[in-house]
Amino acid sequence: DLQYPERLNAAAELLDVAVDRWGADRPALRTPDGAEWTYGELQRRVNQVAQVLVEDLGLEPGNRVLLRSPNNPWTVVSWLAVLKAGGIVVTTMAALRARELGPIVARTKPVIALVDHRFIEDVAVVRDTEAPDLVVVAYGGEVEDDLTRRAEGKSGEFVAVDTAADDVALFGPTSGSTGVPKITTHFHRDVLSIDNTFGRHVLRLEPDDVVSCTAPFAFTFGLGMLVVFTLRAGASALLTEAATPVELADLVATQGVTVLATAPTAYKQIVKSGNLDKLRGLRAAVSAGEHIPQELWETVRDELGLRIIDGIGATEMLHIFISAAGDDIRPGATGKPVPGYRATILGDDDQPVPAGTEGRLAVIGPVGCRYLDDDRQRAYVVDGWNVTGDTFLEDEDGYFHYRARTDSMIVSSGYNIGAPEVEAAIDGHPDVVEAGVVGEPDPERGCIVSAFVVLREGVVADDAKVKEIQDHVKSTIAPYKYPRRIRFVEALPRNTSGKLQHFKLRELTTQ
Ligand code: 3SK
Repeated sequence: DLQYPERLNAAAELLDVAVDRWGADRPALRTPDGAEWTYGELQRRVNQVAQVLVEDLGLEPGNRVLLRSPNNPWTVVSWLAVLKAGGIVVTTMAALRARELGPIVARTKPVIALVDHRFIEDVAVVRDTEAPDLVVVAYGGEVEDDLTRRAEGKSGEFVAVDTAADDVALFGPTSGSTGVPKITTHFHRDVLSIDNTFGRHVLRLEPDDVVSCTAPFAFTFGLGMLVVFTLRAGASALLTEAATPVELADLVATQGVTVLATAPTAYKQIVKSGNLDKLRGLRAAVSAGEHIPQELWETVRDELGLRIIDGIGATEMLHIFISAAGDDIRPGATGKPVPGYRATILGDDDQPVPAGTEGRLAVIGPVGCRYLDDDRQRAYVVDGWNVTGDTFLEDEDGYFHYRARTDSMIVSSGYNIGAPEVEAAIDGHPDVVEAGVVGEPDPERGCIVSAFVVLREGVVADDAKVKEIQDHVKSTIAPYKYPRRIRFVEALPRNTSGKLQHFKLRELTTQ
């Protein structure tokens, strides 16, 4: 499965092979408003955008192209077109603001940006400050230089650029615990590897499946579910830009969705709001981004007879590497290493520990971490093993049980949020002296961002100030990172060398 020819273009493998195998008339992409693109239409548009990139915008193989948009058909087209044209795609979350996009642009050096018109503003700011030569092409709305209009003028004939299996296909930015983004790099063969492992052995999509996933493409969970696994199976993806859990349940019920992939929080909210019955049409459900509580998993099984596929993945690993489906599932455990991967648990001495002992998870397989130019590579990859930053336990039967994140990253509703970044945003408020941020356990979101704030002398610490600081954070960095809880304190705990002691703040959240 995991041997690839030396020359390989992942977009051609995903799309052109699918058209040949399944036919041009099969539905590939759908949207809730009833739009439907067949595999043939998708291929034509991808070719047209690849032509725009190469013929109009001068894209050369190896050039980087920034994408910024919610999950809609043009995002899929752009993603595939960049790869097909031999470029490297840099997918960014639409929610990021200029302050967060700036370092990503500075590190990845894109020459072109394809941007949904609603999210152009921050890209324009970043172009002016970081990348004056960046060519920004928008799509949608009434923009003058529209990508879709340019594409319509093209023939739709485009032969995939002859890339090597080991050429970089994508850069996946991920926010480090320090707030300085790390840029993961993945090859063309990696894109296929995730299907030849998790896709083929665990998920097992069928051609008639309609797949929906709430994760944005910039989170590779979404990319795998909506593009890689779906196209390889000849199935179709229902693309939703933003749906609340209740709206999601409605879409599953009304749009014929057969496979749903989302974070545990969404399943939790669907259950709590009394909408679980709407998921009755599902053939399979996937949960990733954070650990799914056993009680919730059992509720879904008992009510619907549906055994949710839990999985742990990482942007560094591109997709899921421990998981289980069907009768292989052991309730409470995440699963076993996906075929193709091996996993072990390391103790404090970096040596494997016996079954039943907690320790740091280390994984090895066809896809691994390759940060772009970053010293943190040495901490993540040790002797070829990827040390993911999660604490796990392996039981006697080889099932892996999640315990916690090892580092200070806050995982809230499936989003990774670096505490220092939020601290810096709060510090920017004029009434704030300093702030410390930690994750606080929360029944809905797994964890919430919780802040301890020292105010300037004389400033009144009341609910209005809480709201003001929250709004300030939302307008400074991506709104999902804002502190849902703020406590005002006289001083922050620091050690003798002046370092903030996050563990003491964490203790305070449980008192
Ligand atoms: O967080 C995860 O578990 C995950 C799953 C799939 C792909 C990427 C990630 C980060």
